Amino acid sequence: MSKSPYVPPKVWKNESASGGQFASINRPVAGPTHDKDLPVGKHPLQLYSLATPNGVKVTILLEELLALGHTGADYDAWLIRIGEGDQFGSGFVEVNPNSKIPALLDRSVEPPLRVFESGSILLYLAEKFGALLPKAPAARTECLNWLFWQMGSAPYLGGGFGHFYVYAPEKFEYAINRFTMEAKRQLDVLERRLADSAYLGGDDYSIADIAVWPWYGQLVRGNLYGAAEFLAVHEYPNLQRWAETIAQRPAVQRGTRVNRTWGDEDSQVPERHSATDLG
Ligand SMILES: N[C@@H](CCC(=O)N[C@@H](CS)C(=O)NCC(=O)O)C(=O)O
Repeated sequence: MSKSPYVPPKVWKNESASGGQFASINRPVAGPTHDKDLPVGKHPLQLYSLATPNGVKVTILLEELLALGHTGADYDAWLIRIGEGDQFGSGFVEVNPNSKIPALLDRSVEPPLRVFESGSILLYLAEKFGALLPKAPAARTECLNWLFWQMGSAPYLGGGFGHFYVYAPEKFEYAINRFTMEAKRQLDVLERRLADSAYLGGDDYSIADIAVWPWYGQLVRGNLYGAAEFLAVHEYPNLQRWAETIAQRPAVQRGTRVNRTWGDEDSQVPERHSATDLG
């Protein structure tokens, strides 16, 4: 293994940051960079997002809620182009001081309520509509176990494995090995759970599946980081079975298209303001 000549300085300086795909939006401070109000549409729920794995969790849930007949879940989905710094506009920062998508504003309550962090948004909506979250204490707890597992685990998959395998300006063997080890361990955690259980929370599809699928389900289906072969995803047959079952759901197929600005033209619905936008 090669030894890096880099020795950290006494105090880190911003100028020493080394680039990489997201260098233009990375900064060491929080807060807005410019004044910009957010647009507001006619529906009770205003979503400000992008169809990344974190973003589609919310559009999938909203589409599932609408499919269940919860008309109060109708929503406007506005595009936040994170590559262009929209998340640092003053209006967005008011809804999410962490400057990350997804962010939700519920205007059906007075005063309007901001909800940020995808896990908080999923839990808020599931509780608001009484859907996709078991009510019995044991089943509810198991569902929340997996929901919070995703929040703690995916940063190692995205910020760790995905960053160094795909986005970093160089291929660093140490970093790729470290995060591949962890990514495969996480895949095995899911494989073992799904060998015993149809869904993560138990017998029923829930917000736990909606949180985990866009990351780990899409990874084993070959739709994330182009890493299916590298990670030998055939070693996780129960995870693959679960991932395919969820991929067949019409609400999942709709939700993954909302706020998407890349891929096949048919898969792109940059903004959603009505069911007809999804065809
Ligand atoms: N823990 C957050 C993560 C959100 C997140 O990392 N969002 C990314 C896109 S997937 C983002 O907005 N990045 C923009 C930035 O970092 O400036 C959640 O689950 O909502």
